[in-house]
Amino acid sequence: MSKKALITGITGQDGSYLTEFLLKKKYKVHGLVRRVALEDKSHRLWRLRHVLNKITLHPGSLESYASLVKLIQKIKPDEVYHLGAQSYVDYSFKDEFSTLNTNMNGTHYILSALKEFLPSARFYFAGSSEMFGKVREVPQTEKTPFYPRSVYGISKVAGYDLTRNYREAYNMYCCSGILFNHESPRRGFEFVTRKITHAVARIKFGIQKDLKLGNIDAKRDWGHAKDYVEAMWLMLNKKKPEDYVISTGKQYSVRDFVKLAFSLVDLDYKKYVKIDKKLYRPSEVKSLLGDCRKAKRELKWKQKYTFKKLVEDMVKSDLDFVKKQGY
Ligand code: NAP
Ligand code: F7E
Repeated sequence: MSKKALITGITGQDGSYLTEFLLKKKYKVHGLVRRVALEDKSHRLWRLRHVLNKITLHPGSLESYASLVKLIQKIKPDEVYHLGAQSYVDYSFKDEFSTLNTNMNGTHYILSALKEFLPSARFYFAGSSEMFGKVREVPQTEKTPFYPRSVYGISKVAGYDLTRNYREAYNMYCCSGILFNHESPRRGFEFVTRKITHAVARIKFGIQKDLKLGNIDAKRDWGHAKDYVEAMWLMLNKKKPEDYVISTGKQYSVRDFVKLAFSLVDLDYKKYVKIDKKLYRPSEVKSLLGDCRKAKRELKWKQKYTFKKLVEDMVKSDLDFVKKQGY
């Protein structure tokens, strides 16, 4: 019999790639979505458009324990991928309360509902390199202490600790992936990589003049979301639950990303990029670099995309997007 997966955050970048991945593995895929998503499918479900007839979406809320209990009792999933979150770090400085509420309480509610009604389900928590924040060592491993620099990072440390505690206290199969930044043509427009590749396409087609950015000296370890969702599945399909860093082990600055993206359409970024101090964060995460040797060794996980292939994929896709949509 095919396995059942429940994905929270199924409408997001990772949720959509994970859905495709699990469908290929013959899973029955269920997703928790906000009610409004079902009312405005063409906008809110754009990443899932091509698979909508193969999955089941359920309206529900991460803010309501009762709605999560109902859903878990109804679906009885074998695996739960908890990806739903307020995931934009910058916004977490503007709305600390809803970020904490969704990210921390949402995680707690699901874990608690599983403990009461379906303790046999396997649970994946979407941890983040933002938990390392002001890094205590380079590169960062599963053992590196956390020092989050935003409420987003703090909410993810809380989710990570809750997940670990449910594993240790109740012997449940719960684990966290500590995923470093991963991007794709399906990345939200507010994140820096997509902001850049979308702007590159618009500038190339003459509908945008310049690109305002904040701290372009920030450094990240950037991978492709398609590669990273496979790691989530590998983590839930082991003998014993454990936490894993997922990264590329290579670091580039935002400036490197910008330079390469503009060069792919034969433009010099220096002519178009303007630094706007308003886009700086109150407390920045300056530099992240992951050490994913444990995942390579124990999960046999490996990424297919290099940094160059990732940027090429995103620029090409945004050139097509702007050409078709006109914006
Ligand atoms: P994303 O594209 O921003 O997707 C976030 C998802 O969460 C969307 O489906 C969104 O639904 C849902 N969501 C947000 N608030 C919600 C709420 N109050 N109730 C129910 N659903 C809610 O994020 P992503 O890049 O796919 O990331 C997936 C997960 O991995 C997130 O937890 C993120 O924090 C974490 N993460 C991401 C990265 C990365 O580099 N991408 C790295 C490490 C960890 P709507 O469509 O309705 O808004
Ligand atoms: O910023 C700098 C900014 O918003 C990257 C999320 O998926 O990955 C993501 O968080 C860097 C930062 O991603 C702009 O200051 C400069 O240093 O694309 P971002 P993020 O904050 O790294 C982690 C792992 C997650 O878990 C999160 O969910 O780029 N930057 N100028 C800018 N960033 C943005 N967004 N916009 C700018 O104009």
